[in-house]
Amino acid sequence: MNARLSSFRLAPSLLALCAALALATAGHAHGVTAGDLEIIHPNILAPAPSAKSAAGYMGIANAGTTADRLIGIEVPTVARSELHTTEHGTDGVARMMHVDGIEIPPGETVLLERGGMHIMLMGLTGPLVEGQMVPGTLVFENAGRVEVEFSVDPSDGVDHSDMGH
Ligand SMILES: [Cu+2]
Repeated sequence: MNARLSSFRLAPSLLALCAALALATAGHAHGVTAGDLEIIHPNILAPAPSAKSAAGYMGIANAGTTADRLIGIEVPTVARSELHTTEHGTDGVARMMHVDGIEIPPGETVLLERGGMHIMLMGLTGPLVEGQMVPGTLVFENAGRVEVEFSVDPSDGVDHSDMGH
């Protein structure tokens, strides 16, 4: 768990993204550009067969001069999708919290990644199988609705629904 917490620091984050991009290049490189925003490798970790929820991640780069804000996520194949952040309590327990939006500052790349901000798919109605592409929509305050496809990436072996909310 401590190894995962360290992903909050910048350098490991960038390394993780680079690793993700390298993986993406080897497999299915994908991303979407919408105005000044670039959505980099949107992905969902393949959940355990019994899991009722799954976490998703991506990088969001803002090449513009004004901030934008991710305010919604829609995935038609699940009951409910939310934006979450992860807070690490003084007791060492990580808890996820629903957030209304995620700020994307100008000139920056915001990473939604393990142990940090993520999208949460709740009420899975069918299996999510590694290699599958899952269509969804990101809703931004300025850029509006951006259609993406989440690739289902290899599981990390954690049942995300076991984490406290
Ligand atoms: Cu969550």
